[in-house]
Amino acid sequence: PERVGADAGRAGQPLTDVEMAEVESVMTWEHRVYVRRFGHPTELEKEMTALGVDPVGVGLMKPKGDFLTLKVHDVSLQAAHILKQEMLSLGGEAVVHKEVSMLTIERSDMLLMGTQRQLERLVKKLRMQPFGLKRLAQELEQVLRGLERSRRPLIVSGRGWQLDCSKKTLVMGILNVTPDSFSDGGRWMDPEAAVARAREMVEEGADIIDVGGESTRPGHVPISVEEEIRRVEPVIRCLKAEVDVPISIDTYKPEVALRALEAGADLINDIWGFRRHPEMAQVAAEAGVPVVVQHNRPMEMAAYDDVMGEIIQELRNSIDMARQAGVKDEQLILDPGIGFGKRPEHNLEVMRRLDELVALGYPVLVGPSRKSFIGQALQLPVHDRLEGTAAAVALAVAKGCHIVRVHDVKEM
Ligand code: HH2
Repeated sequence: PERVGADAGRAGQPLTDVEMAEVESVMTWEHRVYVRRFGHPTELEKEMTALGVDPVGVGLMKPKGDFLTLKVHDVSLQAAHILKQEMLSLGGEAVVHKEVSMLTIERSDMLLMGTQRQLERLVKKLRMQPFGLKRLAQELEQVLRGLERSRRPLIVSGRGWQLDCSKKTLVMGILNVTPDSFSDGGRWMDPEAAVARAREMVEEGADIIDVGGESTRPGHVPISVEEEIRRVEPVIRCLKAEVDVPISIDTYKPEVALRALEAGADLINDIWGFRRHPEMAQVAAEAGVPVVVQHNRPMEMAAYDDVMGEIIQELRNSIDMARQAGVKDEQLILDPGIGFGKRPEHNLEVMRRLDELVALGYPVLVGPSRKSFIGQALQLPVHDRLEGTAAAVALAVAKGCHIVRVHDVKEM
């Protein structure tokens, strides 16, 4: 390149675009330099190992190869200044509102940008600082720990069974024993038909069967506990004898969960993440079964400043409720709740940012199957959303999610 530049008679000056194109046309790429991006949480470690780094070296260097941006909400002016100085001194950066430097604003949201190693050093330094920074240090430490956990194999285990979430994406097959579910209402009401469908889904590759007795679509008709038990209990009993995969009960009602567990259900799927009925956490803890905690809000509250930030914050409340009741951390599965208390644009953003949920370090389940955000994006009715569902499932897999909840098991 220098020779060509010198040949052009302007040594020392930058090349023009035309000259650069000329250089590129004669240049051979000896070192094959290119931008390497690590999408999946385990990819950087794999690349280092493939390069021939020994495990100790991987441990030492990985935190320096992971460039992170952490969003921090609502920081005081004093704390924002200290964070900015500390991040700069570590070789990273901290982004604040423009009025922070003018001292004309009291609080600011922030972005902390640096390597994992720089952020670990930040945590140590903040532990000695005032203005609420000790508390922030604890939160940052939890976040970095979650990130570490998310890169290790996650295994969900129940009473006598285990699901390894690290080998492949697991498929949860939907079995709605309801007359009114939004896409398959009325098809599997008869226990015999339900069991046949479950058997078919297992043959098609389902790793879990999720049995639901009440539709939760917007505007659904609520049913009584007795009616819900009447629908799901016989089906779960038959399934225990007929299929060899864990059975999940899709309910937010403690009485239904208890009866389903007695009938043989292996895990609980609570679309309200204990927030509708806090006793659900006790039911899961006492039975010693894993539980899916899903994010949800009443539709009237479907307004967000930062949709994924708020989902994460609200799921953390569910995690706290679980811990206090005695549910083990290894038995929690998180779900952003596609379509629950979210408008189509929120659902699309959640899909795009699923890796932020994965970074919390718990298995993540996503249920986009045939939902209306797909219908709205493609202008298609409910029975024409197979390709849209497949695209959403592919995105979830690429973002590192562990379980997908779907109607079309074979296709997905
Ligand atoms: N979606 C539905 C029901 N349960 N559970 C979890 N964990 N995640 C989900 O996304 C989810 C869920 C709604 O879908 P479906 O069961 O097909 O419809 P309906 O509620 O009308 O029965």
